[in-house]
Amino acid sequence: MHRISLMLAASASLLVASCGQGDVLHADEAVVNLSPVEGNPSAGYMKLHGGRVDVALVGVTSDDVLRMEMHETTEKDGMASMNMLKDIPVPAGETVTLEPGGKHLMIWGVGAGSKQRGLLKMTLIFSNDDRIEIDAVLKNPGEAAPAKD
Ligand SMILES: [Cu+2]
Repeated sequence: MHRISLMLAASASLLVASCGQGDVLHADEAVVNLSPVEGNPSAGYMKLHGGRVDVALVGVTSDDVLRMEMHETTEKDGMASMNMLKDIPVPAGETVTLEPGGKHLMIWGVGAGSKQRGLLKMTLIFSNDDRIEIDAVLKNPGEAAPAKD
């Protein structure tokens, strides 16, 4: 009994500590796993942290890609498939994770300059017209990273 309450207290303080930017809409932990096959899309992941009001991510752009789409992987009868998303809701105060097997970005044609820098600059556009510029870390195939999209 005593041990359980100690554990709960520890995890509660972890939650508070990880919430550095309080109730400001922001994104972090952005990575792009570059496709091992030339011409195939790369997959982008990140965490979206909601602000004071409910918003939705309605678009993602970058000067240095051919095309970028928001997708969701779903599994039905053991078959995984991807749907294009028009938006990704980010409720106030909640964290939405773009991750392998779930919501993700599909990115075609990442430019050589970004690959050299190891970073892809992208702009997240939200339904309340907030624009957030982030640098996603580019990971080459085989580097330690989420394995599939
Ligand atoms: Cu996809």
